[in-house]
Amino acid sequence: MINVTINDIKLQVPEGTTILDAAKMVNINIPTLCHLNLHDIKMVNRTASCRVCLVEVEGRRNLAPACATECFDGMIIRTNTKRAIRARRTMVELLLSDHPTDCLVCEKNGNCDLQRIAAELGIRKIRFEGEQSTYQKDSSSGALYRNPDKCIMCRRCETMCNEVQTCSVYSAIDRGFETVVGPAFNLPMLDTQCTFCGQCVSVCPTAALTEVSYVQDVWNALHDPDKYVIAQTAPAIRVALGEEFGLKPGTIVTGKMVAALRRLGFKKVFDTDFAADVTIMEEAKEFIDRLNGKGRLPILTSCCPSWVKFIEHQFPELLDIPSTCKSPHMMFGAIAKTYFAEKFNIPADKIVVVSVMPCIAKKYEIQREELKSDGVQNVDYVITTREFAKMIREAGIDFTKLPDEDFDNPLGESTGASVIFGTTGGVIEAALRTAYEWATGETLQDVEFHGVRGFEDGLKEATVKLKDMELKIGVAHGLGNARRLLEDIRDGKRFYHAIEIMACPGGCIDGGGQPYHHGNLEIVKARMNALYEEDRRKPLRKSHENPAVLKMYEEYIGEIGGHKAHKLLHTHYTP
Ligand code: HC0
Ligand code: SF4
Repeated sequence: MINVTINDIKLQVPEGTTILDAAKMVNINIPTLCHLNLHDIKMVNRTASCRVCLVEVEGRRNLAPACATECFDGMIIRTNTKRAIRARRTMVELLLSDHPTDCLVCEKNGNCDLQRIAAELGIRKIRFEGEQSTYQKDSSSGALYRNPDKCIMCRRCETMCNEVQTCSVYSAIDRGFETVVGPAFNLPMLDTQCTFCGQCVSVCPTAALTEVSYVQDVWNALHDPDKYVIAQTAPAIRVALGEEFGLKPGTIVTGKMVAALRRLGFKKVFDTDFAADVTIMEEAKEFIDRLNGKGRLPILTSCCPSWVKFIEHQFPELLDIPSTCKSPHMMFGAIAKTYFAEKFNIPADKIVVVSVMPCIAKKYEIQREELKSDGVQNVDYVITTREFAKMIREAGIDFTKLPDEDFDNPLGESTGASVIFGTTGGVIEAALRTAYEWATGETLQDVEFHGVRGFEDGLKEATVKLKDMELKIGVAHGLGNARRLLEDIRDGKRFYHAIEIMACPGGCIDGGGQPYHHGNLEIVKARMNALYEEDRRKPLRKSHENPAVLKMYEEYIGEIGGHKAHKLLHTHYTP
């Protein structure tokens, strides 16, 4: 331990501690725009590029960037001298001199770190007006929106994409005043290896990276008397949406979420969880078939569209191992426009399916050719949790005062197994609950598989006893972890019977469309705990016990894994 003094407060810190971290220990917040330490997922952006965290160190002539300067024994630091504050303000003023000033209409208005810090520093005018760099905007993917005019070169997106997700989409391009962070040759994002996981969006401090918004399209559909607009909500929405309205992270708002969708004008409010139960029916069947020699092992869960795009780009030689199941929300779309339409006598071409998702990649997924039926999208629009919250505010709905309402039936009924899809380890746990009972013919007494749970380990392994067989299960979250796992499988270094991969660290609870957590991963953990809580509260906790799902098979689909099931619920992959 070494002794330091910050603003006359004496403290001891471990060697190697930065001034920024030491200051935090004594509740002194030094502002920074580029620094980000997401310790749990091993992401540290320490580029020291914004220089907003400048402080004075006694005995040194130059101001020091607190994020990149390690403490030494006897160090005396002052964070709030006239010189430090003036320098900090000048750095922000310089950033503002090359930044659009359209805050009032900016997507990130109220959520932008640059805006917040400029306000905190009391900046009231743009002191250095002059030329501004402008670039091509990009919404080629229909999922991720890039507005490089708003890039402040903090490089957080680059670190996230390159080091955590290992997709290496971004680097600094061009030179001098024109320098900006973007894909090589400034290609449209659709032509890069981007998976649209949206993790770069989650860490962008400004609106340089956001989602492509479909809010207006959804309003238009809702106001069109010829349309029958229905909503489905992903498992992870109900444990995060409350944050947008000031509720504590981890508050379960399922009933209010349903009520809000009804008040927005959706004719039916359904649950993606219903389709997650259907996914388990199909996937568990496929798993057991493969265990019996029909197909290759391991089987990989296929519900994360970002992860699907990743394996298509990065491991084309492994494309016979993902399950052929569509993702639950795509299954839902197919079911809504066939089974639901026929059962309730609604013309399929009038039905507009809106998915409320924690995910940006789902916006890309719905456009994939192999997921269309006769050229028609199964899901029409995807809006993120954030976009949904905007619609609620726009409609003047006081969210926290809403009553709790139930989903509509039949596509609103779900089990605890489907709820946990939204967290890392949840899909495989749900599949195990069903596969175990189908394979052994025995009732599973304890449905909780704790070996596949948890946030901290990016790669998890568990062994599950299935009669006389030891099933080896692998779970990866975050694409860098997925890459390590797949490389080992490809090279024959590891063997598993079944694997779950989710592109976002933590799974959908930390999807790229969730409320911004500004680097506080405790929020993500609270969402995870809430999903497990919701699972415990459910009277039914195994997908194959969902009565509405069983009825649909009986009335419409027929055999699990049969011809109709394949037509509606399965897909293929494209290298
Ligand atoms: Fe997920 Fe899903 S669990 S991907 O993480 O499988 O987005 O929440 O909706 O489709 O169900 C996201 C979340 C979903 C799907 C489900 C899966
Ligand atoms: Fe990289 Fe994901 Fe961002 Fe694409 S969306 S650039 S893969 S972090």
